[in-house]
Amino acid sequence: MLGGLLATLVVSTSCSPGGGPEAATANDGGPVFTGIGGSAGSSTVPEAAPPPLFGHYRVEIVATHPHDPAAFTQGLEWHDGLLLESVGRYGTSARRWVEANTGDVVDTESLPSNQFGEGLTVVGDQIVQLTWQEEVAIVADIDNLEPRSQFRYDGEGWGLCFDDTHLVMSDGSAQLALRDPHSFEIRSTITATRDDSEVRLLNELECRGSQVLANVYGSDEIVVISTATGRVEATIDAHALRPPDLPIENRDFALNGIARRPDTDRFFLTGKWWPILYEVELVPANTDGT
Ligand SMILES: [Ca+2]
Repeated sequence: MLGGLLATLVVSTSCSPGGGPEAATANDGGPVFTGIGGSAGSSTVPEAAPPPLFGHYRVEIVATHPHDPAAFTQGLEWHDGLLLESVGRYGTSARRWVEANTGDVVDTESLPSNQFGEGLTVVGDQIVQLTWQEEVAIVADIDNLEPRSQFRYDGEGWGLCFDDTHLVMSDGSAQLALRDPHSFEIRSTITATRDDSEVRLLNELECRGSQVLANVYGSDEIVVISTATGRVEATIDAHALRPPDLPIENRDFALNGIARRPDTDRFFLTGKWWPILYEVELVPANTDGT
């Protein structure tokens, strides 16, 4: 699944002038967004920016942990020693705190049965969780997971991460929207391309310094995109992680879930209905994954 590294990028710095998802707006159907309290990203001391990733990488497993095989994982993030996980599908969607080593669910909050949970991330003392086609981003309390307010947006929600400046959001296309963390308004959009071709199906995201890691839906490839220039600057071959006995051709069992531990620069990776959570290190590799 690894391709070349040459990439080009289309960058739009305008604020959604008639194209792409619109900025958050009030909506007759639900509460009006009341804003995220506190100072975004101020709850922890910002880490020094990690060096960017360039080239090809493979994953080296350093530990395996149990993962709820009933969790249709749609988003994953590490925060203060716990994993924050978004579970999808109608009727089972939730956001939850999970103890990584045991897989124990420390706390969970269900979504309404008509909402399908997608990517999520921590912003200050709150959580922002996307929904797939409901065009609502839930703003929840980081301590008890309860919903506090919401943003509205147009289009689908897939992946989300916060780079201490912008919320980075995917919608299944090759575009990433960089949104204001307080208003959810689109500040710019980038279109990732590689070898003059768009890299579509960007799904679950993980912000890492000046780059964002993205699952490519239906594959075992993770692309590493510069959020400043948009270029795909590195690729990660994660095919070695697929647990045995899962249907390879069934996209419902896709790799989906990237959470980085800033203290070790290791990653937790899992997938939809996977019984295993992998803790991995990235190792430079050849283009054939060796
Ligand atoms: Ca993530």
